[in-house]
Amino acid sequence: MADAVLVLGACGQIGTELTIRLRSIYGNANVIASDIKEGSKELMESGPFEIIDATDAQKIHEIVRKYQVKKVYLLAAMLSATAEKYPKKAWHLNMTSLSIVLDLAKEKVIDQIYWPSSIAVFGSTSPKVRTPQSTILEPSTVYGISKLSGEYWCNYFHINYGVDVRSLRYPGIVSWKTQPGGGTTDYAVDIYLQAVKEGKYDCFLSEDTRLPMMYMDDAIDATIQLMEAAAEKVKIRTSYNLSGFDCTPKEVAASIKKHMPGFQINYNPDFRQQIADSWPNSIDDSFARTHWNWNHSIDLDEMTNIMLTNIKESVFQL
Ligand code: AKB
Repeated sequence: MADAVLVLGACGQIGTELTIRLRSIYGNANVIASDIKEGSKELMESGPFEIIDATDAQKIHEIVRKYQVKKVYLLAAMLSATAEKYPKKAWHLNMTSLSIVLDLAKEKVIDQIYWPSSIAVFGSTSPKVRTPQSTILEPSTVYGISKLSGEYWCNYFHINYGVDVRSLRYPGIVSWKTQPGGGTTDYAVDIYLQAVKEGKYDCFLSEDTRLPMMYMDDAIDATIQLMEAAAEKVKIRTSYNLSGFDCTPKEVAASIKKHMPGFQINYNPDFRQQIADSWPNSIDDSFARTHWNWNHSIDLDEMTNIMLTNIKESVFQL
């Protein structure tokens, strides 16, 4: 039997698809999904599920013992836009959950941790174009501060206690199966849903706001590739820069118009504009590419094709 894997935050946008993929690799019974609420039918029916609040150390310990968990993927987090509304709550969730799993690995109860960081670790003083791995890191959001602090906790536990913790700085992730919640890059998902449902979209970022993005399948591939890489190849133990492509809302709209010429878009920037303006336009992820052979495979137009096809199918099934 393979070592059991626990996914904390399995019902969110990334957690849902990551759990399904992990189950296809390690066997359904070996991947325990968990969240504070139940998730999609596919997730709930394909393997074990436990209700866990990711800040509850006792419950996490109990489930880790129950299933003899050896790897934890910690996806539970409050994202940038919601975190600005509830800074203390965001700090509590994002940092306490990480501290619990780092301690489990320090005590050798578990062997490996995956924890996502984000492009939010960068701030307006970082270089905007092809932002390098190592540069000025002065985040202005509480989410960014929590991710930057978390990166250095991971590095500290790796250096001082030999903890095998691995991390990626995700760009905006686009997918159609599960909605993202509370992020600044979420427009890049909403735009496709609204295009299919309404034929128009009211965008909360300005038309020329360029941000790094990635289609979900690439994000899942990168995550699993990093976790499966030989330890000596994983030379960065804060978090790796990771990139697919970069685009503006206007470019996403133009890509949609190739399929739906009548699609209309309006721009009404809100408080999320300021967050987006503090983030990179594009990311230099050459360390991920050279250290463990990362290569993205899906670009904007291909993603548009996948998104529109799948959303249309699911809308027609309703
Ligand atoms: C967000 O917008 O908050 C996230 C992220 C870039 O980490 N999608």
